Amino acid sequence: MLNNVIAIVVISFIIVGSMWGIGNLLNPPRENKIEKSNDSILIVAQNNAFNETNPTIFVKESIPTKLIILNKDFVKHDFVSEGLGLNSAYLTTERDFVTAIASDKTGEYEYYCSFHPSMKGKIVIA
Ligand SMILES: [Cu+2]
Repeated sequence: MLNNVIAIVVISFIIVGSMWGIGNLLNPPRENKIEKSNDSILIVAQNNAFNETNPTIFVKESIPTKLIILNKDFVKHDFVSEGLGLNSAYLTTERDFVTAIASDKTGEYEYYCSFHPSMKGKIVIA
């Protein structure tokens, strides 16, 4: 009887352990995916700036470019570009928003955070 109970407990541990392992393989932590990706643009909102300097983002015309907005700040931010029809809605800490910049028109477009007037920059499509 006691052996049966021990066997059940051991088997339960093995099943739960392997399910946890399989789950990790299928869904690696979100941040790893971002760092591995090299064909996309990662914009991190932190210390009330996008990528520290609100850089100009350069994108080629007619080539969709993946854009990831990640909020690493303690306050909420969003990412808006009206000219390109982008709007992340507000992101709380550690939230991200994945979209694409895609335009067949060259030009300069503004991007900004609607909560913080100093968080703004340009997207150049050329
Ligand atoms: Cu902001």
